[in-house]
Amino acid sequence: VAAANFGRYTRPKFNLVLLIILQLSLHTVEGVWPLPQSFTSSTERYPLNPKAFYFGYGRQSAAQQDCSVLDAAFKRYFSLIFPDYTSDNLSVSAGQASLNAETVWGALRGLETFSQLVYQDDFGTYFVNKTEIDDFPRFQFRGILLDTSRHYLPVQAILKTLDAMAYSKFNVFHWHIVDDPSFPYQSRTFPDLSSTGAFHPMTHIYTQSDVRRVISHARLWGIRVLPEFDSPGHTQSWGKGQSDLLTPCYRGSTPSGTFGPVNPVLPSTYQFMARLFKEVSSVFPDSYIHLGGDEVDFSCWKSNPDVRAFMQKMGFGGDFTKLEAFYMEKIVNITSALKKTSIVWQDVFDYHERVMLHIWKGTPASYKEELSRMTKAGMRVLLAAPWYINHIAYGQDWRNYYTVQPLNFSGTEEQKKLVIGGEVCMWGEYVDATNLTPRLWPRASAAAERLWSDEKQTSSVDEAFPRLQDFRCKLVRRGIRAEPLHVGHCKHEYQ
Ligand code: CP6
Repeated sequence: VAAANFGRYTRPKFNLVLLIILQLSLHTVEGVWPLPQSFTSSTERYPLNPKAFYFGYGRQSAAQQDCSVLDAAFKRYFSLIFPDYTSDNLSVSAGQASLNAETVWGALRGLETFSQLVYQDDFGTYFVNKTEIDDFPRFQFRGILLDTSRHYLPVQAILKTLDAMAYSKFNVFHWHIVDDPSFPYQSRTFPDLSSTGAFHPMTHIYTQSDVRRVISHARLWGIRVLPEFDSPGHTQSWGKGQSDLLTPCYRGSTPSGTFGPVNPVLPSTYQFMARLFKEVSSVFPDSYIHLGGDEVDFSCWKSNPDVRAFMQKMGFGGDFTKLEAFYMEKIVNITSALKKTSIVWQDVFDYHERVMLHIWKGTPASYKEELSRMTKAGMRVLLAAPWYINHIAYGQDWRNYYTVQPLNFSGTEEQKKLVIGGEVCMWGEYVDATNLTPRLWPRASAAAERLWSDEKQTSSVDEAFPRLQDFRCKLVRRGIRAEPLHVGHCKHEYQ
């Protein structure tokens, strides 16, 4: 079964049909978040007996027992559906629900939907209403960025976030793993990067086995792991373990002792990057890789006589964006040779066709302009600008995330198809494992519905409000410390 790709002009790969004809209201499909694309439901309800309930493979199914992804999902969803199942339950069940999906990943989404349809009455009996759902995602890329450099996030916190991502049908974990403050990735090729660049060489690192755990856990939830090794800016921590990698800054004619972005003029820089990305592309199996390229401060490059001489030699004049583009081109060539598709932040907008751009800057008006301009140049784009969820404000800011219209920019139909999806960014300057979960959820879920569901059917924020409150209670019931949207209570409060 192929993973849904983010290819040009491809429609969402999976179409799933969830048919529930069980001896079986917000117990209806309105209780499913994000809202399915099309559905019919009724008030006819069927009791479910956990003792007699099991998941099985259809006769015609290409996936059969020992499909590791689905076997694991059946176990997980059994306990999510019957959270307090311990002993006898007298109701008897008959009948069946069927789930058809083109891929195992689609089947995972359908299981999530089914799990959200099941509810308990005041006596604890489980029910599901008669429902028919036909569902698929509006956008192929529905991501969350976590930043593990500003603060270290323990592996457990990452795994728990992956669980919660699947509950909102997110499918990409963008791992902004290293940055200026720390380099927690333990490289096989360059172990000094983390032994000197991490906050702590033993306790605040991601070992190879940690990374494998994250990737395999993500896979079981149908989530791709997109690693980011951001350069040439945001690399202060890299300099500790790799001498001569960063540009020495000058005060007048003498080195000041401080360092700037990666040094783009030395051949040794590219030899290092080729070896690092060779490792990274074998450790992270996804076909996409994020190369960063954002917020490069040119002042140090400007101060350095070797850099200035190189600019002269290359005919770049005084235009340091050309030097930055030269550097990024080299890095993109390295990762292309490794058969990876590169994603870069929008700052470097020069490699038509070859890279996917990640829009992060701007006001509502300006990101629309950027979408228009970049898709006009034929570039595929991901939208992050309206979903900077690390920002917090008093009140219901989820409404701003919900009302984003990703395709409401001026452009042709062909241009709109170049919007591959979007991403919620949780930058880590003020976030660690203590506040990650309540800051992410349920606010990220507002973006999730925008990325999954039909825009017309989900145009009302006021109608979304009780549904999102209900979904937030489901998260709490599943042990996710999702913050409240406004006044109210959950039947099962956080323990
Ligand atoms: N870190 C990195 C950051 C940001 C970016 N890159 C960032 C910039 C502005 C805001 C939030 C985050 N912290 N590496 C920009 C993509 Cl408002």
